[in-house]
Amino acid sequence: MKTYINPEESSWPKVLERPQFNLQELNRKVGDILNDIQANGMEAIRRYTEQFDGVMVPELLVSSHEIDEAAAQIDIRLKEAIQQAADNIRTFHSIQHPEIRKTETTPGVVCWQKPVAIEKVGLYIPGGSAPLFSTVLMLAIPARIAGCREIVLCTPPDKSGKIHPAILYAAQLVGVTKIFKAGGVQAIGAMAYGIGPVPKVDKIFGPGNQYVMAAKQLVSLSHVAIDMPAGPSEVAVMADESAVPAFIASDLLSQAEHGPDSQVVLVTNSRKLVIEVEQALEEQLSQLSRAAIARRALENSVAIVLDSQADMIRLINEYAPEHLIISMKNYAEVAEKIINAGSVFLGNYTPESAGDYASGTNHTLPTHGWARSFSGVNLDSFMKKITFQEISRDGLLNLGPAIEIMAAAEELDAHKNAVTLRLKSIEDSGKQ
Ligand code: HSO
Ligand code: ZN
Repeated sequence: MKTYINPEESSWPKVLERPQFNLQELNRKVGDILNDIQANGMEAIRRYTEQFDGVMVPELLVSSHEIDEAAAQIDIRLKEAIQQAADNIRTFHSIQHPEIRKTETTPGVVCWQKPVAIEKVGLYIPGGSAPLFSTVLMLAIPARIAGCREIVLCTPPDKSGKIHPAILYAAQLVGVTKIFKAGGVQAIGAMAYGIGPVPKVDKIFGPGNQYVMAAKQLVSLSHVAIDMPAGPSEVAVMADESAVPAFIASDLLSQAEHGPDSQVVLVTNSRKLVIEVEQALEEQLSQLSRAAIARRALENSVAIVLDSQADMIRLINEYAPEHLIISMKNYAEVAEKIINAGSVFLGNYTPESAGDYASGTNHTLPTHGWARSFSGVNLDSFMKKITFQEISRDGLLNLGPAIEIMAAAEELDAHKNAVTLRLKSIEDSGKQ
């Protein structure tokens, strides 16, 4: 990790720079594949699956037999752990149900908002070296609680045409309605356009590599909503001398092992801590199966020493990390001042892994600075809200004149008439 000591505030954007992709080139490549899928349907999906996943899949839909077979392969202890995580995720997301509150904005004018589930949602689960079955829980559980009617899941098959059994097990446990063997841009295209057995969905969720992300953004221009823009995963740790260096190193490495483009940031007021964390990183790296990936991620990562706590807070708010761990004596006070972050972990005993798997909060979070304006996935992400209003005769008498004046000022006569005609009929009926 590159270390900066009290960098000038004007240099913070440079110090905190995230890895960039060549978006133009990426969008062109991915756009070509999407056009091909739209034009050639299943034939293109099969062709790209063969090209990118190295396998011919005769049937995209996973059969109930394959799901049963997967469940039989999962160790009982893993099943229990998944159950505990699923229960916590369900508990945390269930309390997010919004209350319907009617309000009388003007006497006789009643307005309210009703949350309604998005009917069909598509979940993308990446394959590759780490089968993220925990993401199945994070997306399908709130989708079920919201009441989505169709919950489609796409995930790439391995070279033998199979899906990791834990992904299948988690999917059936939490009520995914259909699982398809499709990965990458193919999967996003299939769910956006509705291709072969894959239904067209209304909103696509889930992480993925840069191609998947680009595909989600492109289809969201015209076909389907998406959860949020996203980039590689990241964590920032704020620490003082009360932090435990080995714990911090383990947190930094748990993010770094996700991928070579992951980014980790340590912000501290203690120079001594930086040295101790560096030592702990080396010790722990030698034990990790994904050390090579983590080492590459650490090359993009920084340690920043800032003597002032106020500066530490300002720098973190400028960076807007996906995950923020606060290992400081006064963590509660510091946490109050955080205004840009996806998910915050407080104190020495709250590792990011807790939120990644099992505490109950969602791990699908805004990366790449999007935490400035986006929330992580939550129950709301699976719903839209419809507003209703009901105006009585008296209500229209009270509100109508304001509408007429505003419509006239915008020179929209028909808008004005819609009120004037009604007010007139009320007046006429009063005369009889
Ligand atoms: N840290 C990842 C989520 C994850 N970690 C899944 C382990 N499995 C992005 O928030
Ligand atoms: Zn993780």
